[in-house]
Amino acid sequence: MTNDRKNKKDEQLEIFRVHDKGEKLTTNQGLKVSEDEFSLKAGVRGPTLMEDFHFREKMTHFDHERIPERVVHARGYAAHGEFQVYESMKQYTRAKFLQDPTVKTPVFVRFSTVVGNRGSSDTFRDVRGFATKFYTEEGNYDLVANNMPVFFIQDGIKFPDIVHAIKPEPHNEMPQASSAHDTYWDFVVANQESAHMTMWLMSDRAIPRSFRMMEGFGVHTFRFVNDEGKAHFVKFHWKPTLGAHSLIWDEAQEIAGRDPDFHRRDLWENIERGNYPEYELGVQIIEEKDEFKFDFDILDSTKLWPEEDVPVKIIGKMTLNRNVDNVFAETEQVAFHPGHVVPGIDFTNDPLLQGRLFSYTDTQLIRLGGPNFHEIPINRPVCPFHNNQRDGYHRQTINVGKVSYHKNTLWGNTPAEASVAEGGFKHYEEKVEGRKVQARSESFADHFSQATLFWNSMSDAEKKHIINAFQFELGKVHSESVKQQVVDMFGNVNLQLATEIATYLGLTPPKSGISNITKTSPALSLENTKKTVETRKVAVILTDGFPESDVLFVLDALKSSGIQPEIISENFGKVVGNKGTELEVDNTFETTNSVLFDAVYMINGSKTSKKFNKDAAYFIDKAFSHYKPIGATHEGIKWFEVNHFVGNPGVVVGNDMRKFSKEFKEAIAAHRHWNRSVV
Ligand code: HDD
Repeated sequence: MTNDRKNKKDEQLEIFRVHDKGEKLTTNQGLKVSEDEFSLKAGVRGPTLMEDFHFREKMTHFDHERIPERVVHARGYAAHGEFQVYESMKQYTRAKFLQDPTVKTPVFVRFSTVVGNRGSSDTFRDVRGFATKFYTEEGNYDLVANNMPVFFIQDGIKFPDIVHAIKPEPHNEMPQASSAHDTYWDFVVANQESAHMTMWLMSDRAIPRSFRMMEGFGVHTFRFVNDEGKAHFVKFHWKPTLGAHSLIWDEAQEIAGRDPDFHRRDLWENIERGNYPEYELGVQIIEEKDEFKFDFDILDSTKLWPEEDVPVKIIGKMTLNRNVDNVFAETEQVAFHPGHVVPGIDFTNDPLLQGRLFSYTDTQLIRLGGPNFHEIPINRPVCPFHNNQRDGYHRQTINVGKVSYHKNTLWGNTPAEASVAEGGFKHYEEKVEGRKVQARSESFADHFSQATLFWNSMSDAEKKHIINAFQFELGKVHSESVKQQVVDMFGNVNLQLATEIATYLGLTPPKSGISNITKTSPALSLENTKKTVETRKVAVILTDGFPESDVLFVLDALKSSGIQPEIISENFGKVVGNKGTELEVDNTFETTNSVLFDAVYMINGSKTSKKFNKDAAYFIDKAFSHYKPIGATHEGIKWFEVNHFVGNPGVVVGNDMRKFSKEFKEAIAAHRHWNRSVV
């Protein structure tokens, strides 16, 4: 490993790494094994003997290999990296890892889908988890975020209900990884606080192009507390430096079959190639005195703080630069918890956050089999930890000595509590008064204004995608009553939206809605994200006899901008240019598909076959219909003309290679070209 990727966490993990290659096979007791092909039998055709301890150990271990998958976020993928703050945040927080711009804090990030099983596919319509563990000098800080800034419910007590409703229905365990079924939509109409989150779920945000091109949001309002004990409300954001981009639904569904590992492969491959994903950390800060200045309750997790009203201050950057060594040991066993905080970061009374503070430790107890999961290498803090907690399943620490209680005199009352000056965590002394009640504040009652704000902020293409998503999902719902209630409910978000859903489903459109919100928040639209070309994948369709000097020029031009071209042809092996240059074929029309690329460049060559032509036509046609940038030079141009592609937005043709390369790159930066006439 290069030195720049070495850090304190990596050094700690190194102690636990085992390299088996080249070693002798042993039992777990260290005994060398002389036979691993045949169990011990009474005679070559006789029964296996109980005495065969190696067989028993091997089989028993195998029989116990599985642990329960996470109750939500079961399918995930993770990477190591580091975080660096740009400037000291001392004014707001005493968190040590946010003070010194020269300090690199090791991080471990796990991305996930929420609903699907561990073995489901990456690209289903779903919320994505974005959980970061910062291994700070003051202990682990976990920012357990999602790629959407709001949530389905307002109170943690309803979490089992929303999860039961959105997971596959219990009587037949269908559908997998999808909200497109009766119980989810029944939950929505019966729990209208879910309106805003449902808008996000039906939007392009729910089908990201890549984990590397996805925003992250801490969702809740947290507190920053500084050295003087002064607090500010804070919301956390991750902003990917590549911008936030999405797939389209038809493509997402097809990828789910063609490459169920699409997102994990993308993350893994780019880290292996040195295209390290980067995310800037942003904070929105509100002064305590301004708590009631907004037309929503800042403790309500179904609300966001519009970035135009409360700007996002960018305070640092995280870079993911190392893949895991072992998915089970690291990705599967990592245990996140929003309650893992460090001095300077504290909670608020957000009732959803309060519920989470209980749930996460509890779930690790069953999932990781006992209270010592903090000792698993990936979960260990990089700073020392001392306390009087003892024993339990799988305990590894050997606490020396006879004292395991507080207070004591035998050890001078150690391990000793630390004062605030010594780095001790002190809960923020918020004044709280009230009766014990089971109720929700009236200030949480508006479920539609921000759902409308979200709708208003979408571009025309994004609105169309949202309408299509509702139509698809409700098209899968059987209950007529639930469907009609959804239409009526979303009339309160926007009448056009509800009417288009109703018309498609043959239902009655609502006559009026309650929303009169005209405000927009441009930051919510993906159209306003960063336009970048780095790491985009371009399929280059070639066959023998291709015009090599021109093609090599374009390939160089693409690569010099960080674009990743792949040669696609009929067979594996080499394609030979018109002057004898050979290019290695990366994939064939059988092993890949245009849905796995951001753009397609078609050249062909002088030696096309009937099959090549048919496969290439299928490939390019689909890219066109998915609004992707497509380009053609030489023989490829004829195809574009015959198929009436030319003249459409994002379709670049020409035989001036310099001009073509420039325009093609611009088309790639635009991501998709929605104004195209696709039938
Ligand atoms: Fe949660 C996992 C994010 C609400 C209870 N949650 C989990 C993970 C993420 C989130 C990213 C996966 C962590 C990993 O990769 O291991 N959860 C959120 C966000 C929420 C949220 C952003 C709302 C703002 N969650 C939420 C509530 C509860 C839970 C309200 C319960 C009261 N979440 C869990 C859990 C999980 C979990 C059951 C399952 C596996 C795990 O914790 O480790 O405890």
